[in-house]
Amino acid sequence: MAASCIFCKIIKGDIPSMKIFESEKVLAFLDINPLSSGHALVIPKHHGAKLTDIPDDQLSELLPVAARIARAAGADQYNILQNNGKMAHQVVDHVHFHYIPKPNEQEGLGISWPQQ
Ligand code: IU
Repeated sequence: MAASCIFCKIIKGDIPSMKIFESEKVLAFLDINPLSSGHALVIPKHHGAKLTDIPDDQLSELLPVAARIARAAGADQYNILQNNGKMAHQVVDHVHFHYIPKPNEQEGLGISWPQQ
């Protein structure tokens, strides 16, 4: 945990979030400023700014969660993105994978995440 890190505060529950998945090592929640309906973030509970700062045992749990979210959302097309450093457009210095569904123009996504 890093005292000044906003995502660590979300993990601790000091800042509220729309959680969609939580395990011992991973948290996923809806992005506060979504690029599309259902835009979610998957983060390790271990604090680290960049991918290279995260222990393997935490890293290996992140992509399976992103895939579970993608399956549950049911969007046929989506981005999984992960930025490292300011030049790579990283704003929050706690590792996070973005899940960004691409809505079907005809049908929309109709995503409804379970509340916790
Ligand atoms: P980036 O990869 O560091 O650029 O993305 C940071 C994301 O974190 C961005 O999409 C924000 O909307 C999102 N976010 C959030 O969901 N909750 C917050 O309290 C803050 C940022 I600060």
